[in-house]
Amino acid sequence: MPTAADILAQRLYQAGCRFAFGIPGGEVLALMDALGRAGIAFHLAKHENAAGFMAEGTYQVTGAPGILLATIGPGVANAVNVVANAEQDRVPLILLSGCVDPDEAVGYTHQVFDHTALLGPIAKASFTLVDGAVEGTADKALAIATGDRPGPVHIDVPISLAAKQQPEPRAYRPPRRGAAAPAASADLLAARESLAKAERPLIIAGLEVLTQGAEAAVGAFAERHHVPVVTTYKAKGVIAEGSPLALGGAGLSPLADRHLMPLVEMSDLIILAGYDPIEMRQGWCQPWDTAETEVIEFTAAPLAHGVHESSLVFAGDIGAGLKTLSNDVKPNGVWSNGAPQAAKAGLAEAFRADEDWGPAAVVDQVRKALPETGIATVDSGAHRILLSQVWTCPRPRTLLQSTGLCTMGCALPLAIGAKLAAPERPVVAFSGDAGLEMVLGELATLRDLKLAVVVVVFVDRSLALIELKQRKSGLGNLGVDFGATDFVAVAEALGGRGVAVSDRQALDRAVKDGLAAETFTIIAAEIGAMAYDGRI
Ligand SMILES: Cc1ncc(C[n+]2csc(CCOP(=O)(O)OP(=O)(O)O)c2C)c(N)n1
Repeated sequence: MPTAADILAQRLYQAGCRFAFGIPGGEVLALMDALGRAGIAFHLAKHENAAGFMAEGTYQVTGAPGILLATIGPGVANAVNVVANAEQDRVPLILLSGCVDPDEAVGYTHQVFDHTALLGPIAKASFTLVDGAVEGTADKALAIATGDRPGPVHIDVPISLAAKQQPEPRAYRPPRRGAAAPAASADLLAARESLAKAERPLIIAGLEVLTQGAEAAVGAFAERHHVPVVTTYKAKGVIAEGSPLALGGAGLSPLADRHLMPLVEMSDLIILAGYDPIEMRQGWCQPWDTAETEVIEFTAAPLAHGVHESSLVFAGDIGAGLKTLSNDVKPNGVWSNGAPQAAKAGLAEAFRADEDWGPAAVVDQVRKALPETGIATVDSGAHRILLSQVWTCPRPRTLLQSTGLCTMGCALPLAIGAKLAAPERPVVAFSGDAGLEMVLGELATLRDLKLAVVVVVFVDRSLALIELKQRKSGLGNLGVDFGATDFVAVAEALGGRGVAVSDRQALDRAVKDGLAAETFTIIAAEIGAMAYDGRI
């Protein structure tokens, strides 16, 4: 007969999970063992937070939920940041942890605190596994984690229950979701009329397009009706960024907003496609007035965020919704003033990448060296804002980053998970020097997993994004600068390759060598101080 841990692990396997990451403690040994028996490979990380991002990396590549295994107490406490990230970045993350048995908890205190209370505000749900109801809990956890707005779900597994035999479970049969297009209605007819009449329509596409797999529908709609598309950073590549209709990613750059906001203001019809404003900063709060602009929203489920208003909301299948809206509507001649093309040209000029050397040259040169099948990840900081404007995505899910929580220390572990799940694809992680120093230990994880990930670090010995804000606010320089790290020596000490570069040719060679190497490579790109001034 299977144990409770076996049933849980088998359920996760049946849901497509093949990877788990974490750090075991005595309280999760039976669970870790069961994961292996079920066909889910466990990988040891150096910190639970990074392990959670490795799990996300596998999700972004495979579509199956990520699994993080953490032990009681400190293990769960270390996972808090990545659970918050999974909530804000809409990542289906299953956090499995060990806990003492309820009867033991009455008279035992070592490492014991209420995991559920800690995770309550950030997890979508938190369960304690119950004897006799294991598969029911697993099925619920999976349904919640992968539901309309994916997110983290926590399952606490009491130590003795993990190893306790259970009756054979029911078969795992999650329901298939039928495509729910908007029904024929007066609202739909009104929306079609708005589209037919629109002279300056604009699509803003967000991450729900990815979670629903509606990229092709967005592209087809935009092409048919000649509608320009702005995406969030997460949705970059929903339409190939080489297309004349693609206006790139938005959300964190006031400089980019200077070119995009006039278009938003000029639009007479804004179509929101899976647009979740959790990725956007203040510039995108109340950016339109629905008394003046028609805003038609297609969303998985209605959002109550208060960040902007919509005139009409269709909740359900975003792709089917766009197709239904398009039906019988003849494409118009739109944007006769050429404003979208002017905005695209303005953005290209604002984020020029033809400098001899500097942060934009680094991004440009690596983009040229990385094949289109490649995956890039990027950390949080000034480098990420510049990169997200300069980097072009030929397809979605090829630039992974934390855009809801915007946490530092995500790029390296995201790259580890992505490379593990897709070893045939080249993977490059970009990070600021402070962000990389937060997760240096995971280079040892890269070494142990023998993954040829290339890590490009922008070396300026500064928390550049914060230093810039501090200086602009007229505050004195404090707590933002730090000493020089020899990243080449660090790479070599941890079993990888290290190269320091300060020109395009050396960078090009280092990326190509790194992608062909047997182990990881750190490329330390010296960009000098204050390299982002006036550029993000
Ligand atoms: C975990 C975490 N701590 C602090 C911050 C605030 N923060 C945002 S960007 C940044 C600076 C990052 O510096 P670095 O990694 O060197 O990148 P740069 O800004 O220099 O490109 C900081 C401290 C954060 N986003 N996440």
